[in-house]
Amino acid sequence: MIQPTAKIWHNGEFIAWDDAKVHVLTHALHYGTSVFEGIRCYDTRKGPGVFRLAEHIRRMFDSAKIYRMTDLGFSRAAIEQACKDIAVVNGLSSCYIRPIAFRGYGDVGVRSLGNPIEIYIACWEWGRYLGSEALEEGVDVCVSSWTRIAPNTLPAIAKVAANYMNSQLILMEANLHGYTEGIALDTAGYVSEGSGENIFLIRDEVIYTPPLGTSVLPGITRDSVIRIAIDLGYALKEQAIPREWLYIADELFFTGTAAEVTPIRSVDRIPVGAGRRGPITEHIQAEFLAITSGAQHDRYGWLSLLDSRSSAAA
Ligand code: PPE
Repeated sequence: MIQPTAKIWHNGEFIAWDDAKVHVLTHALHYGTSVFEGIRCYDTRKGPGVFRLAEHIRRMFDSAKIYRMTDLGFSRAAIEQACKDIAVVNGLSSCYIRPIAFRGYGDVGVRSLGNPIEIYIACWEWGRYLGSEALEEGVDVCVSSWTRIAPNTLPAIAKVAANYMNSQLILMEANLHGYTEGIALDTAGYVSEGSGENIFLIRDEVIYTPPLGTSVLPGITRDSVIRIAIDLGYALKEQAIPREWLYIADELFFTGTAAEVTPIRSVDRIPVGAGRRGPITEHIQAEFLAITSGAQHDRYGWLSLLDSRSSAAA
């Protein structure tokens, strides 16, 4: 269960957690009309820092633009500031921040452009997404019988609520069959992504990840890991991955804001490599965790430190 905090940001104001309610005829509830983000704030050695805040908010505005939500009523900079403020107001130094913009109450029907856009930003404490052991031990996954959303149906680049019905089919099936997560293939049968994570594969010391054309969300963690891997001197290729590569990979891992860098130790009950976290995964994971914890210098400028003097704290 989610742990409530004191406040939620709504259209520019802080309201009580319990007051952040919507009408049952809210458009998004019926038609999936919402764009959102999931962002981590880390308790770094230099104080709380939000990871790649500008990139997340840019993706949220991109998602909105794709769905013709052209005026969210706030600038990107204002939403970035609000994401920091809500963490400060709630006194959290480490949390998950969830900005969401959606078509609200007005007309009911598929026609949505006249309905008002509401923006809320909540945050809460969130631990290890795929279980506490996952980062070290790795997770057991299956290839889903569900295909990832086709490119000409729901755009995968947009992080919108509707896409997560596909994710839920993938995850429900995987969980009910005893797996922690499912990997979906794209419409051509190539590896796409997990229900809520991007995927990386390692074979003969080369790192591979599916390109954006294979119905993947352009993950911020994916991008971070690509940059870390290249800087650490690894060869990295974005290319289509056939399903059976999953079975003969040396190493596999997921990336995501929630999952961070999570090793995969088996696919369809076939052990990946030695059946535990591999050395390259460990290397990249350690570097990622060192940057997000502040143990390693933030050489990419990825952390926006919370300003305790921000307007919200006053
Ligand atoms: N693919 C999907 C489908 C996805 O939902 C995520 C994030 C990613 C890839 C990785 O993207 P990024 O977070 O920018 O590296 N999934 C969110 C899932 C959490 C949830 O259950 O909701 C997340 O990690 O925040």
